[in-house]
Amino acid sequence: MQFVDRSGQVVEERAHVASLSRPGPERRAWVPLGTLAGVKQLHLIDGTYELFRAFYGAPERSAPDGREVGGVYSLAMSTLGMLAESGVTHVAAAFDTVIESFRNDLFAGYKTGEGIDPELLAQFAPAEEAMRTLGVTVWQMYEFETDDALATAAERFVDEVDRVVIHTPDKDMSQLYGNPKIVGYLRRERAFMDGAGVIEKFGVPPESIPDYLALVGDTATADGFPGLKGWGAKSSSTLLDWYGHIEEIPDDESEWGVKVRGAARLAAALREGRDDALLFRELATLRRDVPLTESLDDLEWRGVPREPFEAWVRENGFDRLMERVPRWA
Ligand SMILES: [Mn+2]
Repeated sequence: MQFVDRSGQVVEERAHVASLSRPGPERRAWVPLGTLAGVKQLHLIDGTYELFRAFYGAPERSAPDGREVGGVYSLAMSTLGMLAESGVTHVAAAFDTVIESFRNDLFAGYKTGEGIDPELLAQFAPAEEAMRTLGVTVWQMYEFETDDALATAAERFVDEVDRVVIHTPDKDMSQLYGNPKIVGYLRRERAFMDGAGVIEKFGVPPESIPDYLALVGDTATADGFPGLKGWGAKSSSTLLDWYGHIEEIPDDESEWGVKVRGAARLAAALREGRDDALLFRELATLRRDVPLTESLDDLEWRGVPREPFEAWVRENGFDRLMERVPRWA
């Protein structure tokens, strides 16, 4: 996930809003979650993204002891709204407990926690606590990232449910949507993203998304990886649509099976940067081996545990959340 730029703006959220301002694949299937009752679904929440969205989208708010808790309040409010929808039975949320991960050891320029608003950072742990207090399983990521936990869980549990719904607008997650039972969900837009949507949006199927990101670069923030010089969305998708993966693209452009503009220049950049591109692809590839110990049954949401919730509400001055609880454990 990409988070904030130097001025403190949520970059991915902004990009997401921009992409929704024109008709796109995200708009293709507007189905409210609540109509899906009777279908067994696992809902996986990108907790870090939701916290960023909550922090930048909600007014400031102080707990009785003076701590800033605006982001946590908004996160809890929106999660309770989601839990109130019929059809929501199995839920888990993953969080980047720290921003740094194994990817920082692979590439020096990879994103770090540096530049994140301290007031937001201070709400990382309280946000995890909020989810647990609502009765939602929380996966804390240190070595791995939130995306890796969601990918691991999606593939581990997909055969046990009718559908896995991943609550995130993150384009990295698109690489999972080749399985027709795994879809993305843009909560604010109430829109789903599937494999066909990925092809429509990026011009390549889900399994080529890591290659696509590696070539184009993930430069939404200063902490992303740069991609290959001159390789843009059009040339990358054209060649990957033809070849599938970076290693299948011939060094010599005269052997290319499709025409792209500036082929000689692109081929030169590829010959020069093939190793870099493969490293960037590794950075962009979600891991499916995060050690998660839960079974699907453990992820069943059984209601909000009343006593700890009430204590947490008092401690944070969240009295209004009491009436938002759809079901007590
Ligand atoms: Mn991501």
